[in-house]
Amino acid sequence: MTAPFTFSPEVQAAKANGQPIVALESTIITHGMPYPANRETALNVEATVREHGAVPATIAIIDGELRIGLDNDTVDELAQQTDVMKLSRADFAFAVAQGKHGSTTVAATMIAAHLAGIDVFATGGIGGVHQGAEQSFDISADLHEFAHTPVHVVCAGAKAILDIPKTLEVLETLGVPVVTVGQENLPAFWSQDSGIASPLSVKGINEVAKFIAARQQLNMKGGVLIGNPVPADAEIPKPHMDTIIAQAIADSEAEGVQGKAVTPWLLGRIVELTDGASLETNKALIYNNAAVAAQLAVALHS
Ligand code: PSU
Ligand code: MN
Repeated sequence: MTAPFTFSPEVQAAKANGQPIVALESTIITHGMPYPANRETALNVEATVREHGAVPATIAIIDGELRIGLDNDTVDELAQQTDVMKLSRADFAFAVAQGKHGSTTVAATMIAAHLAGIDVFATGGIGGVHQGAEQSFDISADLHEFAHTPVHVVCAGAKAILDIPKTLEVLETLGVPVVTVGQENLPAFWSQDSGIASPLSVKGINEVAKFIAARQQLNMKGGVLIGNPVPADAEIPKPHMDTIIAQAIADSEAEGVQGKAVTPWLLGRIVELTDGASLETNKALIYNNAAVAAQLAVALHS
């Protein structure tokens, strides 16, 4: 049986040599940032992973083919195309069956990484429970994926457009560990401090590696969510961000934005409302997550 995916030459070589690998998602490229910041960020994230001793594997579906590792031309193509499907668990296989281009969200990237034998993944912020979910029922499939799929994800917290306490409640119900590195409180994506205690916290990445090893010994399923605060010099303090987010959510409601479109629409609106400042913070936090994920991959695999 042939594998249901294709490695890039770089990832193939890393596999053959037993090097640590970090998976990267592609929804940030297609639905998370405008062009050309998306292209620049995707390539810089890969470079950051390499600088920290691991090999990057950006994941996407190209003409129905699941690719583990992308060449720069393909990154550029995804960055400019406007009709790429945003894939989660529900529609991942549909894009394969129909021969489409699809970008992978956190949930879909975890599925693909696990298929390919990669267990560390860096992103910006995971999806979660949206504000007003008691009406809309909008809860990201990312949360359920952690319960099933043993891929460990470094992020800067749940995106602050979400309802963070409700997101933590769902993760707890699903048995998903949330561990923050270097502080007691959960980060809030653009801001270092959400003001909400992280369920677990550790001083450094070696403790995360030990925690993952203990989970494996105890035969526990699923992934660990690792919170890594945005660097201080790049953050937008929470009081300011809260005002911006409230405005963006009000605007999205006025526009009637729903479903899969909500997260990309809010991210885009927040870039406008902050005159581009949120985009700079978004880039900085992703690079920071890529560096920590590479360190984790090294700690787990050497
Ligand atoms: N992190 C970012 N930008 C993004 C996303 C994460 O910095 O665009 C994407 C991820 O792919 C995440 C998705 O899985 O947003 C969540 O979408 P939804 O809320 O529709 O599940
Ligand atoms: Mn949703």
